[in-house]
Amino acid sequence: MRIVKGLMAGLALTLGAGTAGAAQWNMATPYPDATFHTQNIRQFAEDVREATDGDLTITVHSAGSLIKHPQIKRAVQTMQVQAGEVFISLLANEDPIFAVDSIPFLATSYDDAERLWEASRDAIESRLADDGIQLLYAVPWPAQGLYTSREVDGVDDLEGLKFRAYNATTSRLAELTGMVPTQVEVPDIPQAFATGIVEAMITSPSTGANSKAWDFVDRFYDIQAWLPKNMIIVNRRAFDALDEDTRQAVLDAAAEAEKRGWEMSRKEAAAKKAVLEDNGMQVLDPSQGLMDGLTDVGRTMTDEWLEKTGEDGQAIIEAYRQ
Ligand code: PCA
Repeated sequence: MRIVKGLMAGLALTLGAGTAGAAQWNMATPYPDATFHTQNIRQFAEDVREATDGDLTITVHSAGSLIKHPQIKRAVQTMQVQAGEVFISLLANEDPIFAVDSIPFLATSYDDAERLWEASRDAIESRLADDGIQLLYAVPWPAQGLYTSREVDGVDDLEGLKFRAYNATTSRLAELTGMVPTQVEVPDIPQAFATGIVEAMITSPSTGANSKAWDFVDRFYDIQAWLPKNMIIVNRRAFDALDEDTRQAVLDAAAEAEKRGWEMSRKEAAAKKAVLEDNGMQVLDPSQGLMDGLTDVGRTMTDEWLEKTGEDGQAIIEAYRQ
């Protein structure tokens, strides 16, 4: 048996050596395995492996297991890993352009989100290119809603809540509404609520359901505030080192993954709200008062973003509103 195994291993080695230029990439992602984004990425990796007959294999390291979320972009840039997934607006501290899909009430439906992506893709792509990074695709989370145990009828009711933030714009939103923000990554959400570090958050039905939000809050207000995206990025040198057929296979699989991901996201929204309800949470339509207050905050934040991004931001908003 040992000898047979040895022979097989030898054969595998020989075959491996025969496939000239076979590449292996590591890909760091921030979200847990049950997340639809992660599942979509695993399918993407599988598609690439199949299309290239194993000339390129991508090993996915999910849930921040290899690289923590705040370091993933830099890890790709410095070739610590060849590929990664990053929540686009997490990079707003590098360039405010990256916050475009996380401005409250700018784009609140899938159709709007798609148009906003079309209007902003080039700008985001060129910022990344400056850092030697190539964008492969991006997929939105379902519309963001408010999780809290407190009854919230207007913005005033948010006052003083300890709020889980995930980027600069959610921190700013907290500030503008009198909440106290603390940044917490998804894998740490249950712990942060359990220990009382936070008591409210704004995120998708997906992340709420995957974090078992019913263990720590009673209400989900379906405010549909924005649809932020994750993007899949690769180091440009790693990409250019592939032969042309392999590069094309990666681009084809990426285009497929983008399409599939948007469809998955559309289905998630309803499915995961049902999961919240099945587990005893109240899924609520927000009051007009709450929506009016939040829409005002959104307007302020759009203005602030335009101030920071200048002509570039203006051009995106104009293209989006056309
Ligand atoms: N889930 C991620 C980003 C947006 C979302 O729906 C999070 O909560 O961090």
